[in-house]
Amino acid sequence: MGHLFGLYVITDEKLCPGRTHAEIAKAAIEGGARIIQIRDKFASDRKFYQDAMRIREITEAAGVMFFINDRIDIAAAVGADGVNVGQSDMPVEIARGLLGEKVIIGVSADCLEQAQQAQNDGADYIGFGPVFPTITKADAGPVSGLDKLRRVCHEVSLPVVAIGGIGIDNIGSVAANGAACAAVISAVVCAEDMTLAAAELVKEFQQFVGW
Ligand code: 3NM
Repeated sequence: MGHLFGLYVITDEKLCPGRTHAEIAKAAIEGGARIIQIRDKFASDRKFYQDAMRIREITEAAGVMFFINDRIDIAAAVGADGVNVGQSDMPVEIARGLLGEKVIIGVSADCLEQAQQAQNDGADYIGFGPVFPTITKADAGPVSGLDKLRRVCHEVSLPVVAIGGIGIDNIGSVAANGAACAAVISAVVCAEDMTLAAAELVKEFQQFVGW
């Protein structure tokens, strides 16, 4: 788990029509993203599987980690490195039983209690947010802010992936407050130049985390 760090880009084909999951993943990796997650709430199973398979090839060639949002079956089918489950998705212990010990299971939490519960349940990382206001996820819940992020990073021993409203102006602050990763959608997917946007985010993140 030592390699869970840096820029974590989540693909979304709906935000900027015309950009495919694979194009987003490629551009993000060229810019220095360390982790890619495919997220698609609308695709058919066949399309989700095919897109995930393509990104498995791209991430494998680049040595970048690949996660699937929510879909344990697709994570297993394409040999993803991990899966991210939300509070209303499959429980961690069930996902673990299906995917095995080697697959990384991230759990989304929006408060300290959920984060601690996820840790007790056997999660490998915590996705915490929304740290800042976001319009990308309609049901994202209350904004946590940096103080709560810092508290979760302090109280939980697992790596914390900060998410929600992260962009070039605030990515340094999530790194400075203890997040292992900054997860973004719109800051890359909606950027005119996705590769450049990712590269700038990576640079800013690294500067504040102090490596
Ligand atoms: N999950 P953007 S916020 C997918 O808080 C997602 O769990 C969140 O998009 C959570 O980087 C979010 O464009 C959307 O704000 C993140």
